[in-house]
Amino acid sequence: MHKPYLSLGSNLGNRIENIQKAIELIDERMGTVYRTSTFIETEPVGFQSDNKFINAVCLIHTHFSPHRCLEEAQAIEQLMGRKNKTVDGIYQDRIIDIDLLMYDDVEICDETLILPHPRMKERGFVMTPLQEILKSETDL
Ligand code: PH2
Ligand code: MG
Ligand code: MG
Repeated sequence: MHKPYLSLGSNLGNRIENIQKAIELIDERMGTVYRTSTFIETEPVGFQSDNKFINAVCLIHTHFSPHRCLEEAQAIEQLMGRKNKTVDGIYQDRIIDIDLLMYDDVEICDETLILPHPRMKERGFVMTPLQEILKSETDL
């Protein structure tokens, strides 16, 4: 059993429902969602938009490999109607974004996947909900 952490973000449509739907689909298609953080509202980081985000992090239990988790996360994004990822290297508003943050103690760096996620430590919208789950895991 492996224990990846996933980051979820939405800044279009019913953002809370989008995150909840993504969590349901993750639970159906990837493994068991074992912990879900509080949902937080955050300002867009790294691009200009009037649309604030809802962000959350979840911890799942899965038998999937890191690359299989990535493929499944991308399949869920497509299923939920996610359009373009970046345009000319600029982030875009999105219905849903699902990013793989960490996967056990695995370190990977290839064309499709870098683990742990290279930008997570500088992102409050990732670290705040992530630390909430990490804390709940060590408080036991
Ligand atoms: N995701 C990004 C870029 N900027 N800003 C916030 N607040 N939340 C995000 O999820 C987010 C972002 C790239 O995926
Ligand atoms: Mg992202
Ligand atoms: Mg992404």
